[in-house]
Amino acid sequence: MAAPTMIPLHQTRAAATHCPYCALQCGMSVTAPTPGAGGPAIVDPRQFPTNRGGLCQKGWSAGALLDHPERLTTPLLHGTPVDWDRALEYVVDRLAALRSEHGPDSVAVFGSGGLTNEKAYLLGKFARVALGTSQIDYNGRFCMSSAAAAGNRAFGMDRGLPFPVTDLDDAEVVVLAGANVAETMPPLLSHLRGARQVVIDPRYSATARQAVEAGGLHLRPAPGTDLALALGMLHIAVAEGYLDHDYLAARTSGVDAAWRAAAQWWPERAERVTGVSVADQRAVVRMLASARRRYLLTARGVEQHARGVDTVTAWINLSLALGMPGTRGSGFGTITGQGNGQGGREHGQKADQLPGYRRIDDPDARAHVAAVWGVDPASLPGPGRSAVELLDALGRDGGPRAMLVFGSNPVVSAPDARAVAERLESLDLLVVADLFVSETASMADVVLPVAQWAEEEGTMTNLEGRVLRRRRAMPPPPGVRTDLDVLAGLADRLGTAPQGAFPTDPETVFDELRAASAGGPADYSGISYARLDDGDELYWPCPSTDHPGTPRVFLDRFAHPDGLARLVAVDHSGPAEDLDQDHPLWATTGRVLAHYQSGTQTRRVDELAATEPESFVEVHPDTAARAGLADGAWARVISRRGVAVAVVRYTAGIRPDTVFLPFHFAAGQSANLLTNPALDPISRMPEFKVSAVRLEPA
Ligand SMILES: Nc1nc2c(c(=O)[nH]1)N[C@H]1C(S)=C(S)[C@@H](COP(=O)(O)OP(=O)(O)OC[C@H]3O[C@@H](n4cnc5c(=O)[nH]c(N)nc54)[C@H](O)[C@@H]3O)O[C@H]1N2
Ligand SMILES: Nc1nc2c(c(=O)[nH]1)N[C@H]1C(S)=C(S)[C@@H](COP(=O)(O)OP(=O)(O)OC[C@H]3O[C@@H](n4cnc5c(=O)[nH]c(N)nc54)[C@H](O)[C@@H]3O)O[C@H]1N2
Ligand code: SF4
Ligand SMILES: [Mo]
Repeated sequence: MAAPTMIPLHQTRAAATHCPYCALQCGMSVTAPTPGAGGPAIVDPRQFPTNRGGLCQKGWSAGALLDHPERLTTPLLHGTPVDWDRALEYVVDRLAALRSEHGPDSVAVFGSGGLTNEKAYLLGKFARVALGTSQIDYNGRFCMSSAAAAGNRAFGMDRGLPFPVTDLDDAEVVVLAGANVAETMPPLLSHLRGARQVVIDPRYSATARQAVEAGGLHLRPAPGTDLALALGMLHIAVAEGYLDHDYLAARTSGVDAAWRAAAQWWPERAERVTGVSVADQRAVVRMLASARRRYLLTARGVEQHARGVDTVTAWINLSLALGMPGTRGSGFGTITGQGNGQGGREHGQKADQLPGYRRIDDPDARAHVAAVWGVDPASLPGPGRSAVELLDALGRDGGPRAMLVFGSNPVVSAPDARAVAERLESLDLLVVADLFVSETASMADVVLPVAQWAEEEGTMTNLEGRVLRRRRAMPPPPGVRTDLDVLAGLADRLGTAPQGAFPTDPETVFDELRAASAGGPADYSGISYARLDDGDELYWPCPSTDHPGTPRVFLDRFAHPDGLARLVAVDHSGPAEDLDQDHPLWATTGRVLAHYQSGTQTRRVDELAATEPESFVEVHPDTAARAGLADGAWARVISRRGVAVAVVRYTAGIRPDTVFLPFHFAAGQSANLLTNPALDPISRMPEFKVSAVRLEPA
């Protein structure tokens, strides 16, 4: 006789939600500790198309964030615990004084692609309506801005992947340019197994290794030279007759101008500049041209440059020349990074933007959004400064004198970090809402403890443009409020916004977001909590409640008014700074598997901190030997901006002229002490991926 099936108690109370970290938004179930019994929350992987039941080490260990002993549970005023009323009143008194003395633009807001759609939306509204400031931008400027600008320019719309990741399952060839997905989104590899992969990276990264071991290719350009590489490959495509003329005629414009620019980039010239052999360039063009189902994907390695937009454009041009984007089974995409990196760039926390991916300088957009907000369109400020420019203006003449930070740790993650710390110190008021005392929070006048991921409801838009429900598994610890509560508490006390303009219920906020986005490029009006909870798979645009959403956006037409994709003529010019005798090496920066971003969260998870306890610098053994550096020794890495210390890691697979540092570490180990704040002229993306350095024993 069968015993009745026992369902473990924790499974009955599990919330079906998603990982707190990256844009893959792997499915997981979170089970709160049994009331009274205590103990940690339990994280189980959950079947979801992006991760298929897999999680990376960070996802598995994410439960440790919830009951972490260093969790903030009370507001801090100049380091001293105070109650919420005192903290909020202090902030509002200071803000009111600054606003009346120096005007609304004296207050800045800094947001994040880690925030839910609801928070990102309400933060943008808070800046424009409650503060009346134009000075809002966010950390996505450091992340997706070059990809977004290139996508808008070429396709008329910025949806990172214009197709679901499961489309990659059937690919024959996938080219990954500047993407180390084996460390940054490990479960994504399960979608690439059937394809021959080409990895373009100055390092023999974990992604390059698995590709080569499976019969793929690794191309190793010098940092900052992808533009020349893509031009050389377009040259080969034209010269060897691989252009898809029917596709180009039917679906694109601009091929002649793009070719005139690429004509001067014969592959031998590209080889001299990039170090990638003509044979390898040709092999990749042939692989792409002869496969039927092929994808070209970029990530931060090619985007975080002072010429990031043109570099992505060059890769898009190649994919268009070969007839890939907007066809079934093939495509071009950029891999969005932060958990809500896609939604975070749509709902109005960008300096130049209103919800629905509308432009803040467009009169119709202003009228539409002002009507939803119940304010006069003329009262909405215009565009403000981009993130790096905003940070650089803090405390200076004509710049903001106060800043409110939600979901970012710029003193670790912004370029030229020493200068950023100096600017933050010069402020009259710094307010940080966070889960922990991050390095930025430790400089703040006021720190506000907020709820996280498994403690609140909301939505996220993943790398596919798919809207997901984040569900609450447990209440926040006593004393902790949600970001929505914080915004409402500040707005109420400021008394500058219409009554009720800042709801604290996430679903109410989402319904307002839907109305504000209606008719915009990123139209969410047909998406509702009810539909998502019923299991609908909804990708934007989704303009009505009976609309099925749009998993593949460009199959029939691109989003420019003429329906065509645009090739844009671009030329190579190289990194913003040069090597010299004192700085003979290129330093590039990026990620390791165990840590997330500025490390506020993952450096606090024991298991992850044990895996990667400190910063390191990957160096070719010959280069290290010349600098007198043994494997495992501490080195000083010196750029024109500053010095960072890191443990030398001998790495035979890296270019001898290049070193690599992760940016997850703080204080003297921060890679951003070295980086160059030079900006892309279009996206205002800083050049995280190339600076000139030398190495010395520490
Ligand atoms: N483990 C982990 N995963 C993450 C994150 C994290 O912090 N940790 N963050 C998330 C976020 S926000 C993002 S944006 C994504 C980023 O995901 P990725 O873009 O995959 O990560 P990165 O390590 O920044 O850069 C990728 C690769 O670019 C290479 N690279 C450097 N310079 C160049 C160049 O000039 N040309 C080329 N072709 N390649 C170059 C680097 O060597 C690196 O291996 O990851 C997401 N996932
Ligand atoms: N050198 C170098 N620098 C880089 C990069 C690089 O490749 N190289 N990459 C850049 C990229 S792509 C990115 S995306 C940035 C990211 O860098 P940051 O903007 O610093 O992002 P995080 O480290 O994720 O910071 C998130 C902070 O918000 C807190 N937090 C988490 N959830 C919430 C929430 O719901 N509400 C609130 N209020 N707070 C929350 C976390 O505890 C943490 O302190 O770094 C950039 N910096
Ligand atoms: S790949 Fe990204 S979303 Fe998935 S478990 Fe790891 S950090 Fe979380
Ligand atoms: Mo990012």
